[in-house]
Parts: sequence; C-alpha cells; structure tokens
Amino acid sequence: MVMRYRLLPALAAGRLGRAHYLYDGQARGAPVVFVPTQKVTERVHRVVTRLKAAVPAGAAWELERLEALCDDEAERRVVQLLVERGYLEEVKDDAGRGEGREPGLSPEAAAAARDGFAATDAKHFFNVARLFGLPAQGEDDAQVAFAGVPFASLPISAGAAEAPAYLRRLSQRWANWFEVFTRGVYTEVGMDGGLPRLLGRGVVLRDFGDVGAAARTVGDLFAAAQQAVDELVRRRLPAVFAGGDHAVTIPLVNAYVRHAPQLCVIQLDAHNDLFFLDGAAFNHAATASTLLLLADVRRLLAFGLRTDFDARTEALGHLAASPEYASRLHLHSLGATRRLLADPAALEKVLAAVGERPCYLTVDLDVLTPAAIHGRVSTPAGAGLEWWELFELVEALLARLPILACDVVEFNPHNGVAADNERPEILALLLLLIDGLARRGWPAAG
Ligand SMILES: [Mn+2]
Repeated sequence: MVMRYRLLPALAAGRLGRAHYLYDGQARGAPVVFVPTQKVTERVHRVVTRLKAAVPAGAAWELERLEALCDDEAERRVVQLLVERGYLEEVKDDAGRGEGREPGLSPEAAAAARDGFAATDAKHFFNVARLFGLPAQGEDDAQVAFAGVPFASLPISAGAAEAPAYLRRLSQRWANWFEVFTRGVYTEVGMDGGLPRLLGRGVVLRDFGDVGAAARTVGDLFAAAQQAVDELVRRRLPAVFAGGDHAVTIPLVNAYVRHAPQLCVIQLDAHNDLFFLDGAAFNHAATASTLLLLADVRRLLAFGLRTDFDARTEALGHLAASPEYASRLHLHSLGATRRLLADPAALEKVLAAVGERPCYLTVDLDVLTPAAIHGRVSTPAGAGLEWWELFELVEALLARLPILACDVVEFNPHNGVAADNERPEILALLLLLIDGLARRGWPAAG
C-alpha cells in the first residue's frame, strides 16, 4: 500500500521580523488541540509555504510527489522532517469505512487510538495563551514589549489580577500576530478626510509574560518591576503593560523614574486616585498620591475625572498644605477633557506643560462609561468617555508625547456581564498603544 501524507490542516508558516515560524493558522474557533508555534529556519518556512501553495487544502499526496516540489536535497530533507515531527500526517486508506458502519470502535481500534495519542508529536498540544498568539521565545529585533502585571491591591479589585490571562485568550480569538505583522489591522481612529491606517503591520511585538509572576509580597513586586523595567530600558524597548488594578502603576512608574527623573505621568481615569491615606500606600485609590510621595513624580496630568460627591476631603487638605505637591498636579474633569478633544489647539496648550519630558501613560478603564465596558471594571463611576473618545484621546497623546511606556489597568473580568459576542474594543486600545509606541521608537530624551 502506498502511503499518502497531508499537512496538518491548521498549519501555517509565518514571519516576524527576521524570524520564521510554523504556527496554528486557525486560532479562531480552533479546538484546544492545535499546532504549536515553532521557530524554524527560512528553509522550512519556504518548503511549507510551497507545499501549501501546491497541494489543495486537505489533500494527501505520496511522499515522492511532495518531494518532487523541492529544489534540492536539503529541501527534500525538510519534507522528511515534517513527517517525523508530525506536521505531515499519514492519511489512512478510507476504503471500506463509512457506509453502513455502526458507531463506536472495536477494542483493537480503541487501543490503537490510545496508543496514537501517546505517540503523537506535533498534532496535539494545549494552547498556552500569549498576546495575539505570539511565540514564547520572542524576538531579538522586537520593537515593542507587552507584559502582564497580574496583581490587585484590594478585595474589590481582586478580579483585575486575572485580566492579563483573559486578554491573552481574547486576543488569540481575534487575531494572530503573524498575520497582523504581514497584513496589519485597519482603523479609522484619527481619520479626518484620509484613508484608514494600518496598525501593527511590520511591527515586531514581544510578549514578555507576566512581571512578578513569583512575587509573594509588594516588595517582591517592586523588585520584579525594577528588574523588568531595567531590562526594557537597556533594550530601549517601549512597553505596554496590562494590569492588574491601578496599584500596579506604582512599582512600574517608580522603576521608570530611576531612569528618567523628569518622567511625566499622564493619567486617564474617572477617579483622581489622590487618597493620601497614611502616606504612601499600595492601594488603587492612592496611585496618584503615592506616585507623588514615593516615586517623586514631578508632573502628573489627569483627564476624564468625574467625582461628583465625596466626603473624604483629607487628601485635599494635605495637598492644600503642601503647595509644592499641589503644583505638580494638572487635573482635568470629564467636561474639560471633552472640550480638549474637540479643540486640538487647546489640547496642545495643555500638553505644553509636558515639554519634551519622557512620559508614562496610565489608562484606568473606569475612565469609560460603565456600559461601554459592560461594567467590567472594579469601581465603575458615572457616565464617562465612550470607546471612540478614548481612542481619539490616546491617539492624540501618542502623536504628541514621547511615551516610554503605558499601562491599561482595572479591567475586571469578574465584574459586570460579558457580552454574548464580546467586542474587541479593548484589543483595539492595546493595538493602538502597541502600534503607536513601536512607530515612535524609544524617545531620545528618555
Ligand atoms: Mn484609577
């Protein structure tokens, strides 16, 4: 009997920067069992691409016929390797199966099927979630970094610690970075008479995993954040962090300030996060105040604020008594933020306070109207920005400011109600940030 082979149906070959990969080309809707992402040589990439182009999808060919598509001995060796590693799978002859057959397996066939799983190499892998299906090993020529910071400071925001894992899984359902790298994703954010822009195209993104994955204490998290930021700064890699609650911004900004003492913080938030409590605190309601006290942040611009009634005025008392700290704060209400969005010249005037200082942008998702995010934030406030206003604001900030790093915090998959068909706005926000930071590159002033 002549054996015939077919490529695993989901197998795709892709490129990311200088590197070549085999990966699962139908991440969306694929079962848990999938083709693992595997770094390969340019030659393997070339042979797989050629086989996919020549052999109709799902068709099985004899080995000699597949090898005849190769240019030389080295390429034919790749075909052998694909068989050995299970990427080219043997297709059994179907004669006599199907019609009139009772469902179920004979004891012999069941035993053979069990043995088959033990013997399988490439076919059956559990999918370890990474942002947009990025490879685990990452690239040396990466232009922008992503990392999760899965920590929360209070019971009310505990669910935010699960956001990085949730976002990675969600992202894999919507796009695969190998395809984003090749084709991009288009957006009309910022369009004012032109054509849509492509985001992510040609951008080499790397998922560094979670910061402080082994941290047991806040001190551990500070140390892990410093180590991660030192490494990113050494590589001159701008970064997008996903919290976690808003307290994770404290160790991150604290670490960046060591490298950029003039660092300016831009905060998009419903709450001012200025509760001094008893001095510095790892608390998501005291992010801004702790950044002033502990990290010695010299300038903080906040937008989208809308506390309409709060009796806890001690913090304001502290600020009033320390004009030096008060002068570092530039707070803008939701209404003021909307006016700035509508008037680029006025926004430019406000951002002039930043000058050429390197910036850290922190996006607390409760800056959004709660319904826009299906209530999935820890401490929803009243009506706020719509997604499109947030996109346009982020776009304006990315275009104007030398941003070293940013975070997206307070997404809480435990709260609110997930829509039946989850919309990808939060992924669009991440893409906007990733693309913006990658295109700007490392700010000279940083
Ligand atoms: Mn906040």
